[in-house]
Amino acid sequence: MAIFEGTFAQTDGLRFAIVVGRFNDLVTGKLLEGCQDCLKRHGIDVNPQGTQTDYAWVPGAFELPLVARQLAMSGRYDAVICLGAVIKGQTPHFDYVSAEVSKGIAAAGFQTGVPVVFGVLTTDTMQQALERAGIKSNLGWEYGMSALEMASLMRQVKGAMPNPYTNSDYGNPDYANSAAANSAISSTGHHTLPASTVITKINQIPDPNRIRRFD
Ligand code: INI
Repeated sequence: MAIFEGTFAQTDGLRFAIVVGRFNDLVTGKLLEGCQDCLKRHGIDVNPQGTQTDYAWVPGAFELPLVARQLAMSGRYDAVICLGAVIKGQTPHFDYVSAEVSKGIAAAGFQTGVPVVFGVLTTDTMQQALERAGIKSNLGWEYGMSALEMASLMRQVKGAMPNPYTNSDYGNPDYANSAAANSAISSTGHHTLPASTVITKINQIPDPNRIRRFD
């Protein structure tokens, strides 16, 4: 049997999307800086013009899951990182936003099979948020670490399981029609579906080269 464990050393070719909420951007901007610092010091090119990191800005934390899910579905990223700050006010608004964003981010990961990091601070005060975004520590760094670890772990898990629904060739039409895909289908439990059905589904995945960049 095997032990699967993410590493932080082999980061060549990993690709990330970072989705950031503009609401409370004093805080989210600092989380972004911490996250970029982490990724950069682990060898990731965080330049938006480069090949390893794309960025998307959303109005607030509530919108993070939708965009994260869309990016994850592209098949282009090893992990998507969501950064937000939900801070309690005088009304129950906080509770609605924080409940939806946490559930939505979890769902985005489950639905796509791509790690989606929950980098959202939920605090009682702005002071508490700032303390976690650079004044004392910067949790943006931890969110970067989670993304690196999960990206590496998922590559290992997928690599060990020749399943056309989960391996890194997912969405590649050449792979979809290959003998390897056919044998993977018949060796992973998908043989209950006719192979042609599965191949058709794979071919419906959007071509990653046609995904719009968020530069
Ligand atoms: N968005 C946040 O990111 N943080 C908050 O603290 C917050 N509060 O408290 O209102 C917040 N609200 C906006 C929300 O995320 C949506 O952008 C908005 O409701 C439009 O859908």
